[in-house]
Amino acid sequence: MTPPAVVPAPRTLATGDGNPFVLSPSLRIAGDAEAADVLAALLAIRTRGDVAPRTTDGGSDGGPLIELRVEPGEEREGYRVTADAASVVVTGTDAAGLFYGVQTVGQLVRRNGDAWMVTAVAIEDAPRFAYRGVMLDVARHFFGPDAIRAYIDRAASLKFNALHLHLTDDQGWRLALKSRPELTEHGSGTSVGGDPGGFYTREEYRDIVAYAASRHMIVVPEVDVPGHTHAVGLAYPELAAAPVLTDDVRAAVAQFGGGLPTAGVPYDGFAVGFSSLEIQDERTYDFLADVFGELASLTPGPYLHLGGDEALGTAPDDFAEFMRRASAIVADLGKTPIAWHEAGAAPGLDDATVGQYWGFVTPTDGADEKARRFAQLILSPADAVYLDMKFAADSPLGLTWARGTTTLSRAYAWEPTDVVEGVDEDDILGVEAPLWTETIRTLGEIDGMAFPRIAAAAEIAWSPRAAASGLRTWESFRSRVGALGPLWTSLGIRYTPLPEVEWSAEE
Ligand code: TNX
Repeated sequence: MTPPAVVPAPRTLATGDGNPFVLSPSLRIAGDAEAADVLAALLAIRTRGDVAPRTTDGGSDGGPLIELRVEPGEEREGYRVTADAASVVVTGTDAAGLFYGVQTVGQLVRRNGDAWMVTAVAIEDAPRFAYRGVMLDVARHFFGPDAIRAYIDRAASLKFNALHLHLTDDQGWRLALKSRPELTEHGSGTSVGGDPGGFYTREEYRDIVAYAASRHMIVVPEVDVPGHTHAVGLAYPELAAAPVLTDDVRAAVAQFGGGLPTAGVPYDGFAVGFSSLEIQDERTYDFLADVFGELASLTPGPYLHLGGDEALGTAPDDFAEFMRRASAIVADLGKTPIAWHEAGAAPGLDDATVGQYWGFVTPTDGADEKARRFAQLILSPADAVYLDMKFAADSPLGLTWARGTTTLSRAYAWEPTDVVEGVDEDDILGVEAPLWTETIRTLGEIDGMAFPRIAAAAEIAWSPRAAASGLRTWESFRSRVGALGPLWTSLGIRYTPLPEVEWSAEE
């Protein structure tokens, strides 16, 4: 029997030499109703309809039984799975933990001849980091609610608990706001390359938040300011400074095409760092109060992301003043601000602001200095977890600016406490894998870029550090990932079968 292949690696896993649990046609699932529905659906998909378990409220009509229970414990999001020939019992310390236990059971299902079974194991598990995020850029290309729900399902199956939506950028504003309807009326029509744009209505956004919650994920909405705001100028020309056309902007236009950014004209190229809100105009802060106020009212999660990256045309003093005021607006709404690490250069930033580090695993250009200014950090080292980087020289999609190609082994080979000197376990809120979408247009393309590398990010965010677990080796990881191929296929995930992994085939 194939050894159990759980990704991200659990804290402890013991295999007995006992027989597996057979998923028979008379299988019943008892206990927590919500988790039972999730597991029943997962088993039906995984077994291609061969197993269609009944959910039951207990009773003893005999036959094989999977039991799902919440047993409150000290650690949040933790769970245990005990599987043997007689039963499978999953307990979670809370509803999220039980959900993660169910995902683990889904990974333990194997085909054996005509039968489906769950490997005999005892697993105890809980996350290393509280924040485990994925980011999707819906501004460079727009992805509708169905694609977002699909990405939520994918991420939740790997025990991610935060979906960061990059809702605004030079190329488009993607959330309709009652207080500022002009933003989507004038700023959402196009995407990179002249592709169609789009936006979420308030209703659709609320539905996405609710769907994420049903998968135990929060939504972290980002409105990126003061840079990355060309689209704001389409709605409110008075709030947008003139584009700053540096040599870098001209070089990006020369490399990737598209025209130079022009005030009042939708921008559909790849260049960054040319736009800024008017820092010295009070109307800008009225705008921020409206936008973040409405975003806070639509978002139950604790965080609002205010960007702060690549404000390359903004003078340092202006940037500092802007970030001070913008972070205070967010904090006064009762939300914790998150900002990209450049905001660490702004001395007056609200103290509670969480930094998001997107420098390299080995910091360059003083990125680490800026990152150290935050009380807590989310780590997104670009040369390890940027899912939009090419995975091989011949990747059809993706970029290469983060030290060339990011192979699966590179995505796996980093340790969060080794990135920024002085930033230790307790200073790290978590890990997030962003997917920027300049080159990506469809859910299939998201899948092909994210999978399998997203699994490496999941393991670094969830699992014990490498020194603390025998499972945290490249050899173990690549063989566990290979074993997930059939599950991913059954879930409709169009992963890239990278040659670094031996993908297990199931007839
Ligand atoms: C850098 S990462 C950006 C984005 C781009 C991305 C492309 C960050 C905070 N800014 O604007 O889309 O590179 O990889």
